[in-house]
Amino acid sequence: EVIKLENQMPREEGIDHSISLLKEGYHFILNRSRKFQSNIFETRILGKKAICMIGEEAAAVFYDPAKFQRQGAAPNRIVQTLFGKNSVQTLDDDDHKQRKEMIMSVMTPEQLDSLMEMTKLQWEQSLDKWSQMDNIVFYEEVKELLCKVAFKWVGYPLHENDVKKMTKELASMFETPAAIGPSHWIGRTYRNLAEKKIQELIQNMREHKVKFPINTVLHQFAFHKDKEGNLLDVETVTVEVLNMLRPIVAISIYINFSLLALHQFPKQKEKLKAFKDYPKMFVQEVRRYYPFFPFVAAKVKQDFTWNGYQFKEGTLTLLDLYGTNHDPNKWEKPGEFYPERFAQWQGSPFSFIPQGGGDYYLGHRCAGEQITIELMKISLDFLVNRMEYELPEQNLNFNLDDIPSIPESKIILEKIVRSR
Ligand code: HEM
Ligand code: MYR
Repeated sequence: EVIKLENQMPREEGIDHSISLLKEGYHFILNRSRKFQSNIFETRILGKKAICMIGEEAAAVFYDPAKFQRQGAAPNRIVQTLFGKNSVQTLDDDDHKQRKEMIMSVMTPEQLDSLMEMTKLQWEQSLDKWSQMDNIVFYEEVKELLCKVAFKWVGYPLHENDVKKMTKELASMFETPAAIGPSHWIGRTYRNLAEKKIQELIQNMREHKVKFPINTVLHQFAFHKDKEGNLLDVETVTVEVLNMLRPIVAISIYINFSLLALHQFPKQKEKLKAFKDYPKMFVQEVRRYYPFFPFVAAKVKQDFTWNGYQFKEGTLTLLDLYGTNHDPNKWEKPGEFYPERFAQWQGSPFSFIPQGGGDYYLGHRCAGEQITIELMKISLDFLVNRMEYELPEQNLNFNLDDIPSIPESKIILEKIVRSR
């Protein structure tokens, strides 16, 4: 009988590697995993021991709520920009379940349909505008397009004069969490500005100062009652409303990458036009292939052993989403853009995790994954079937050191016309 002794995880020496994490971005975990030839290793982040993991099996463990918790896990710079205080991302157990139910309750087929209709309409209007212009910066334009859609969907259509400012504030929340220096601090300021505006709005709704439409996200969240029959505090409602507005604008990153994929891989366009099921597979491959959300963070809830490795209560643990989507143990030729691979994909909740893994209700998997896929498909249809455009000479490189990574030129388009 062999008694399995506990293994020592490969360990990176040094006092702290937080700055390397910010600097190496999507490469940080992958580089070390290759060096140690291990899908799990130990390093030091924020002055403490931290575990980094990659892959389907690691994800299944990471998403076990008996083993990991979110409370106290997210670094302050993330809470101050991306998440907001007391957001659903930071909750566990029953608190999380309650909050997530409120959030998922707005994802009805009717509300999703209405969001899709709003998106198509806004694409039509933006396309009209772009056809009058010499050139556009596609990333900037799509952020504004989605910002208008997002506000309309949550139940507060933006005045034209406020679109640019709100777009800036929402985008900075996902553009600056991992930035070093002043741009990160601008991100914090923009979250505060946006929170102030939404708080005022919620307050007015609750005091019935202005009439607001019911059956909208704003109304549903503002008047949501917990088990004891109490309303959420205004700050919390605001943070969750921003959890709908901000990520809808963030889909711009993927729409930008969709256009880049059409440009980098010119044969894709014919396949998209020819095969009915291809757009869905293409959108999945864009979410797998290109980098966006780098990794998720949790803390070990209580001591446990996995694969002979010891996990000590309280240890910060990062699950590499980008790395898992590129894991050569799971994905054949992960570095190739090949949408057809999704015809074979079995739908495991832990192998393909650009927006987190596991279950929507029981865990932290992204509440807006379906929205993301649908708005990407609508946008792809415009790019492939409804418009023509040219890309002038420009630098389209994107750097895996940057979180988020965006093509250098943000994609300049010219000669935009409607297809006929
Ligand atoms: C959570 C990615 C779009 C709402 C997450 C998580 C990731 C993610 C990685 C965390 C999973 C975890 O903690 O384990 C993305 C990406 C998007 C996107 C890459 C593309 C733009 C959206 C959209 C919405 C949304 C459109 C809503 C309209 C949320 C919410 C959570 C979340 C509310 C927190 C869920 C929870 O903690 O239970 N997302 N997301 N996301 N996402 Fe998204
Ligand atoms: C969203 O707005 O929620 C959707 C996408 C956001 C991507 C943000 C990229 C920066 C994340 C920094 C690392 C997070 C570690 C917990």
